[in-house]
Amino acid sequence: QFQNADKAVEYRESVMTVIGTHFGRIGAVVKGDVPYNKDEVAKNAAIVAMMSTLPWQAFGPGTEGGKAKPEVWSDNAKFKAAAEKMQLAAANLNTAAQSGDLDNIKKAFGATGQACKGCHDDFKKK
Ligand code: ASC
Repeated sequence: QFQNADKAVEYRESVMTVIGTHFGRIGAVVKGDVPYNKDEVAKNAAIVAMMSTLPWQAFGPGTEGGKAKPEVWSDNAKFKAAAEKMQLAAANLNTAAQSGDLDNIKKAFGATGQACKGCHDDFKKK
């Protein structure tokens, strides 16, 4: 699917960069640095939810490298569970964002950030 391990690393890092960019834009609203605009948050959350499905295909066998810890491959069931949790959290954030309830958005944003952080703590090198 990827020509080589470097291409897989490049792909997953690119996807994570886009996720982080759009998640961060929601974060600015949640923190109160940017005024809440329903359409903007809804657009950003839809991008995060869609992109959340993509990185995992680029952690296949033989694609060790980048900032991924060896545990991605040696404890793959746990990694997959963390990936599922993140996708579910992103889908919930998108649901809240489309409905336009800022309190729910804040809660779902927090849960999604915890899912990002939990997986990074266990599976991403500093
Ligand atoms: C971000 C980002 C992450 C997560 C994480 C949440 O915006 O780039 O990796 O949020 O820091 O705790």
